[in-house]
Amino acid sequence: MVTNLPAEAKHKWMEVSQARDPELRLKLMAEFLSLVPKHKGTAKLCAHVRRLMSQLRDEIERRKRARRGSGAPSYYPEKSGAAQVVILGPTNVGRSSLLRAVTNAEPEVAPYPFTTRRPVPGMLQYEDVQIQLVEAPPLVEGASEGRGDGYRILSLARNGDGLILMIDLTDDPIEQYRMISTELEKARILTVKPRGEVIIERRRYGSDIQFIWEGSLEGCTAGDVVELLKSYGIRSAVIRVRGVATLDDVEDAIYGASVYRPTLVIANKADLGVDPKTLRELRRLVSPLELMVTSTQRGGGLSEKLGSKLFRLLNLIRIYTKEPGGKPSPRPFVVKRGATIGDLARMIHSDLHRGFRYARLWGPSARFPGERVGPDRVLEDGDIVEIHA
Ligand SMILES: Nc1nc2c(ncn2[C@@H]2O[C@H](COP(=O)(O)OP(=O)(O)OP(=O)(O)O)[C@@H](O)[C@H]2O)c(=O)[nH]1
Ligand SMILES: [Mg+2]
Repeated sequence: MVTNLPAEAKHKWMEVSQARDPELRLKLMAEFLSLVPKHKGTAKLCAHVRRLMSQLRDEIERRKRARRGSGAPSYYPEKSGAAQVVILGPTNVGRSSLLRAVTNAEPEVAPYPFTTRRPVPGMLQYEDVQIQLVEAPPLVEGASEGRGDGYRILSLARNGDGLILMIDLTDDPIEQYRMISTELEKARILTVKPRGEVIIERRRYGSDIQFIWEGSLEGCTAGDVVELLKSYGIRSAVIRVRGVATLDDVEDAIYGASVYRPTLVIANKADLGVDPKTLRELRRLVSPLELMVTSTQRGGGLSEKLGSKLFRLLNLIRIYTKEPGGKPSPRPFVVKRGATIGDLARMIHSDLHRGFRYARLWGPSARFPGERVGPDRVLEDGDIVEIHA
């Protein structure tokens, strides 16, 4: 359902989206909130804006500290490795124990709740790929409304490339899972790929709305979309429509509200016994997400197993580059499935992309070893590429 905001509120949002300075944005967002009528239809939007405001306050605080020169680290760990995966869950489920078991990090593990207070990063080595895991502080009911530092924790989840939702098999796992998924839903973090997606690229000049159709609209026409955008003061933009999208998806895109994050569910403490009925119910509830049953107390190749699941979930592939006459580099470039030779060249260096002539290709996607290919060739996991520029 589209929120149907008063015109002043919509115009205020346009001011927000044009402001660059964080303090000004914060002020405008507060004004926007005061213009939004409070009812069920606008609750999620208000929560989203409050979360954005909390993130801005963090950012302002961080800038102040940087200016003063006190080097207190940011709340959000800097991304490194091929992807950042955030471990989210209620307290005491074993997030720190998992991080200790599969990465180099050594967060405190304790039998009492609320041990972890700030995000803790660690690096998981899977074959020749590094995946960064970040333990989030515990998630509580009401996090999406700011309880228990919830705004920051959910921002952390939003900023990651993927999620692990962790629950404790010995402590009402069904209820725990329901709580996490409710909070994520309220925070508009999707764990299942949405049916449709709308991407709005605003332009400074011109006065038309241009569509790029990679899918179709449902329940509305292109004219309705143009009307809605106009009511927000958006007159010049490129609108990319993917899958089957609704007018709701368009309004979501205006606020940058919904994000999709690939997600794995981990049910921990299996060593204490698993009730088959609960497990069956849990699998049904979690579906179509994958459920991994673990114990951090029993070693048994946990990092290998988790690494391979995450690698697949995140849709990553490894590409090895080589110089003419040389050996392939031992460390791969890790890219998203679907990437082309041209994307790889751009990742390595913009000059390499500009001066690209051709590439030679070995490995799974080569028709024969050393095949000569152009920039549009789509790569596969394990390919070896030699770029000639
Ligand atoms: N039996 C068993 N106990 C576990 C397992 N994983 C963790 N624990 C125990 O559960 C308790 C909590 O573990 P932590 O790793 O600190 O849990 P956490 O989710 O990080 O907890 P907070 O940071 O406090 O929210 C500790 O006493 C751990 O020893 C497991 O797989 N099996
Ligand atoms: Mg912990």
